[in-house]
Amino acid sequence: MRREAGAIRAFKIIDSTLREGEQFVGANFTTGQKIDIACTLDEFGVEYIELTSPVVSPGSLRDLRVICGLGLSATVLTHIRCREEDALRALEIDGLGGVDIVIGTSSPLRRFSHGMEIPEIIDRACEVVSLIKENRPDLEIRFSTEDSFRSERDDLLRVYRAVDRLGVHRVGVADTVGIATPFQVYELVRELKQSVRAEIEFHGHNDTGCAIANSYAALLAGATCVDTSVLGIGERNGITPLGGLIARLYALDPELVRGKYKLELLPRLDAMVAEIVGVDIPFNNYITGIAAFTHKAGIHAKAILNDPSTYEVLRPEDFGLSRYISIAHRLTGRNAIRWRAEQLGIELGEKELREITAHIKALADGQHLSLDNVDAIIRRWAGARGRHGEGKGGT
Ligand code: HCA
Ligand code: CU
Repeated sequence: MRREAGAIRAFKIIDSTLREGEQFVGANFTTGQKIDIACTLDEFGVEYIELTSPVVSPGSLRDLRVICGLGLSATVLTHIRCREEDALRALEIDGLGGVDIVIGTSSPLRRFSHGMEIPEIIDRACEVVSLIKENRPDLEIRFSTEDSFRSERDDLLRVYRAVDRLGVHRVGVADTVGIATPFQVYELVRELKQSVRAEIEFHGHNDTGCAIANSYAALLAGATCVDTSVLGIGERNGITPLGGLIARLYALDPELVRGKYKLELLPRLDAMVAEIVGVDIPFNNYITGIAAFTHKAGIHAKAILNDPSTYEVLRPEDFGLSRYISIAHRLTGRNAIRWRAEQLGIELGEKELREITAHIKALADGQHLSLDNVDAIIRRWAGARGRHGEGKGGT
């Protein structure tokens, strides 16, 4: 584990909520919303913020200019097709930190998207990269192959080597259709690492639920940049979620992310983007889902009350959150009931505790109980004891 953490210490997050995330069906950000999202991401501490291409619409151009003018600590990137006219438009923008260029290399995309063969792609790539380098040597350049995992390995390496020779800062591997497995990602990034000097970036879609694991595999193999979006929003069911990547890295070693990012801002980011795009935060979301730190079974509750690390690899406090112990159900246990009684300022003897717990379990078999019901039972039991010595309170 420690070796793994060492291998990925120098990673950076490229948050693409304002580019890939704009491709989510519910997203239609206003300028103000883009500013809010960009500022909160910046405060959180992501290293890069990627925005939609300026050629998409007049509003996209205007918003890119606005975000570039905010003076954020994060480097602002824009994502363009591998075309001179797109690059020229990006070159005009003051405050821009870099350009992310992408072109499809898989045979489905070559045939049905742009119709170019690999030699033509390489020529075009070199023209566009050179154009940017000559006019704006200050800009970081990232060159990515769309649909990398359905592309021929030799084709990919030819393209990457050509742009690497021109001195791009990063080459990007994109699992555009979410088809890759962690082993495949690991293997491709490893090979690429031996073939180019540039840093390696990974962009992974989540169609088959592998986006976080694939991003992690990319980092282990030597990639240094991972694309994320808040809540994972993007085309179809999206990409690596920012919070999910943070959870994965924290679980490896909290020091990989604690201090580097303001983790307590994650709930605000997730809630803000969920509201803007009109969805709820999923109940099982990493870190910020309502069930993420909720413990239920009596055995779990007992251990958690003794020491939270028994069933938690992430400390909710580090994210400005708290754990919740659910006690009003048939799986409850004595320790959880004792803990609740203590919160109510009531001390229960062992016998009482056993009786109350048995009573709650039996009751929960037949009806849905709320915490209020449980509290009432504990209070009544304790009240009855006050009146008659140790005794039963009933329901
Ligand atoms: C798309 C393009 C892209 C680009 C990724 C990248 C993808 O919207 O299809 O620039 O690395 O998934 O391939 O998001
Ligand atoms: Cu994508």
